[in-house]
Amino acid sequence: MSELNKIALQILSNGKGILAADESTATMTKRLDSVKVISDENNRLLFRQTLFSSSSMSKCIGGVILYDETIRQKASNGKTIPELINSSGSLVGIKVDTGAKILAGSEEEKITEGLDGLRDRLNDYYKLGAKFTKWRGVYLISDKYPSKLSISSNAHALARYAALVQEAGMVPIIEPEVLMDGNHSAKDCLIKTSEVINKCFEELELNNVDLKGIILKPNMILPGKNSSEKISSEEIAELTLECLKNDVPSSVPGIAFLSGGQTEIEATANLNQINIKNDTNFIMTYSYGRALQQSALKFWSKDINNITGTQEIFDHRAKMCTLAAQGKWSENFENQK
Ligand code: 5MM
Repeated sequence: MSELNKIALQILSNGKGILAADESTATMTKRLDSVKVISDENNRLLFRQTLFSSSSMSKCIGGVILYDETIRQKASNGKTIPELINSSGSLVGIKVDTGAKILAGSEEEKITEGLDGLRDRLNDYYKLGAKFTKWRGVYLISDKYPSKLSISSNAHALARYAALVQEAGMVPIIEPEVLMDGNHSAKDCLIKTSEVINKCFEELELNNVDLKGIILKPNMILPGKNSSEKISSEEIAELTLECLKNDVPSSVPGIAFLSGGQTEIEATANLNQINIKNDTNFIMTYSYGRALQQSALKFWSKDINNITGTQEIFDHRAKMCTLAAQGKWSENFENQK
């Protein structure tokens, strides 16, 4: 087994998942503004170190994706943040893209940037303790989107990123996110997501990326946020599995879904159904940002010194997601805190 494959399996096995805590300062500021907490370096650190020292870290969280600011910070017990994360047996990941910017040649779509100077930045992150990385491509969805230009430019960038990351000895998370915004049907989401994922693997193979040493972080197949279509978790699971079975090469060890704006319960219930119906060899788990942190953030904002209370809320969510990653979750568990 290759070293990269071992790292990927260590992060994803036994129902463990990933905590996506890699909000850029702009996004974290939006999150903190929404609960009326000042977004300064100390408060961002305080919230994050509260989560990283929770008891669920060792049982549920195989890896944490950090933002550049956080990987360089020290927790109040004197440990560096990578040391704190490693002390629970969890691995450190780092977001290495520099954000999605307007794609020249398209009216509204975006291209993710960050390839210039990436080789040197990766070597720095490796020295800081990172074992895996993340790059997110974002795709609008409508009758005309994503355009062929957006599909091929983002796939090209994701593949060049992945090749550089493996060269630096880390596992790349490939995150092509077809957004939930819009009134499209789940069927449209399936068609467009398939096109996006297919192109990503075409480019990954062209760039000689070892598929056993990557993690795919896709969206689930859902109707758009403004669509009137209502479908069950069972149907979401079937469509999502259909997409991944057709479009992801079987050498990929695992898939860690993003939550994309689903509520905590939706993201948990849908992942649970995916695992109940999973007839593939892929590990299917979570790499959630909002669906792991929302309730904890809301609670913490009422009293930012209530560490234990905040950790209880986070531990519960992480435990529910880990049950879902094994197809063992039930709504009844939500009230047994
Ligand atoms: C945690 O949010 C991540 C970073 O967002 P920005 O670069 O815009 O600040 C984001 O990439 C996240 O990792 C994924 O979208 C998954 O998060 P959700 O909330 O969709 O599970």
